Amino acid sequence: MRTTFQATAIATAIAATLLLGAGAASASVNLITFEEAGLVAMPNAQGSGVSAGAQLHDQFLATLGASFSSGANYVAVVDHGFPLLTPTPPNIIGGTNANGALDYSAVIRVAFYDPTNTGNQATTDHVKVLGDLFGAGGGSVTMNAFDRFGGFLGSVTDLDNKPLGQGPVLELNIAGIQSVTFSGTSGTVGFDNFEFNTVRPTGAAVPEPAAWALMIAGFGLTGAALRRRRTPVTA
Ligand SMILES: [Ca+2]
Ligand SMILES: [Ca+2]
Repeated sequence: MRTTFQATAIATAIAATLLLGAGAASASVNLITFEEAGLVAMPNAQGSGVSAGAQLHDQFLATLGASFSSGANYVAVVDHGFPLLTPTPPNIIGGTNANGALDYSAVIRVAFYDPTNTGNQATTDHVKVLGDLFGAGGGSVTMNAFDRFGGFLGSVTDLDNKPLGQGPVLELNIAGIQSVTFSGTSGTVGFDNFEFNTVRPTGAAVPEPAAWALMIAGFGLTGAALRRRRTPVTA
């Protein structure tokens, strides 16, 4: 009798756990090339004012859960000026300063949120971006990753000694990435081909009430069974 009781309780707990797991979205890769409809690239001159259409902030928030910012509350979508250049299609992104002008030395930040409830944070476990120093000379580009509390998770830096349109692809695969920052040592650094796995809301572990009830019931039964088992046997 007791054995059956314990087995039932454990099976219920396992079923509840599987139910929770089934609710999580499977990861798929999103790619933003900055060629998307609605984005308007601006000329590439450092210090230029960023026209409204070239301001990228939350255009991908409600669909992919990604929000872009820099010194102004947006980054600039920039035509790097060489339309036939491959592999990079012409549009890249550059930083902005507090006055809202294109500033390649400004750090770019991308933060992740729940696309269905954009007030809530989300995380990803894979981020990749092409860093391209497109001025003369070489330098390095860096991507840093942070968790939802702003804690540092990891960093990757690589040299760009390649010409305009080419550069190192920076990649981080770490669970719990809520934001990343990009920067470079050159005065003219652009970023392109931003890739990330589908975000998971940080509240995603909170299951539906019915699932909670099932899980709590399951663990409760398991606990009760274990407590009974630990009861000293008197002679
Ligand atoms: Ca592009
Ligand atoms: Ca380059």
